[in-house]
Amino acid sequence: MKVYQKNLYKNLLYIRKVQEEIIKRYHPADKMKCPMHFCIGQEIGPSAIEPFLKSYDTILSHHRSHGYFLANKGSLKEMISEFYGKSSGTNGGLAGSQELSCTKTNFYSGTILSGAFAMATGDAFSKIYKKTNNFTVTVIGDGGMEEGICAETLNIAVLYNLPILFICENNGYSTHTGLKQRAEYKKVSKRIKGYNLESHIFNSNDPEKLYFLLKKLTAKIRITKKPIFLEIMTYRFNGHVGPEGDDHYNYRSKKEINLWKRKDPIVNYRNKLLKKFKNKFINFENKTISKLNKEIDDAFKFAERSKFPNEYKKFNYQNTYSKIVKTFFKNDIDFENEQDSHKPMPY
Ligand SMILES: Cc1ncc(C[n+]2csc(CCOP(=O)(O)OP(=O)(O)O)c2C)c(N)n1
Repeated sequence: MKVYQKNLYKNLLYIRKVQEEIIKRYHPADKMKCPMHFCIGQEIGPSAIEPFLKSYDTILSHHRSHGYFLANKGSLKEMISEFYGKSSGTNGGLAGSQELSCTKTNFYSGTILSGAFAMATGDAFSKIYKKTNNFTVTVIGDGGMEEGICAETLNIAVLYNLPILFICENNGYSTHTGLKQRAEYKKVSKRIKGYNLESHIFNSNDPEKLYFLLKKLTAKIRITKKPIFLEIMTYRFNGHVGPEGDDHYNYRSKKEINLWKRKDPIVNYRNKLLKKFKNKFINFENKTISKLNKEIDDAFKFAERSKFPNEYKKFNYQNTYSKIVKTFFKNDIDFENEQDSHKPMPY
């Protein structure tokens, strides 16, 4: 087995296992209070880009960020602690999953749809301004691409020759609304042709193919300092926001879900490696799994042991609530009926 194959398979397993463990522990323990967007099914992108990221490159991610955080060499212990709301978390326990960020590794994510995508222009501009060899990766979903700010971002990136790798993970859904119900196109890249931006579509479940494509694209961005757009056709196996499933809303068919599960990049890549390398692969897999299990378990133990931040102690919910109520009365707002003002106007 080649080194890159071992690394790729390890990355895929790592990202999936971490998330499966979070899901397993989320409800019974009820210690992680933040909502989370899992990327189970979508591990191919972060797993394949990991080897090509250097320190001082930046990732600006959408809300489905766990995979890219780990791919960017983010600390698993600090990520899990963040989800536990502990001071040892990446953001001191105050951001949770949706705003997971880490200044040490230049990783930022956020829940304001397409916000991080737009910030890539400023980040990439600073890389040029400081004459560095670094570049910016920004990740977005097909839904995020419908925000107006994406038009401005792509235009400026091309005009200013900014070293940005735009990754659009097209999983076919924006929360529970399918792309079919939102647009006449199936591939986002079709819509961005007019920006004079190099673009690629990756429509395969073979992680090795994506690895080699990203090797080429990232090297090109470092040399040319020009942006490239890459659309990855993918699918999320979980609900939009988890850990609960949301298939009971029947917004996607069982047939469609099963089709994508049969294409699961991890299962298929495993079969490919097993067929080719047989016992050598089994030995490697066993060692990798036991190492990962230990690393993941240690991260949870670290989070459990860590302390809550002092800010929690200072924040008195009861006092804050009564202060808000007093303000409403002082301003002559009918607090009891305040909710009524949010009802739609009768036309
Ligand atoms: C400005 C803004 N509008 C709406 C939302 C609510 N929202 C959160 S995720 C989401 C769907 C995003 O879909 P997509 O970009 O395809 O990413 P996916 O969740 O499928 O990975 C929406 C509409 C938001 N967070 N921010």
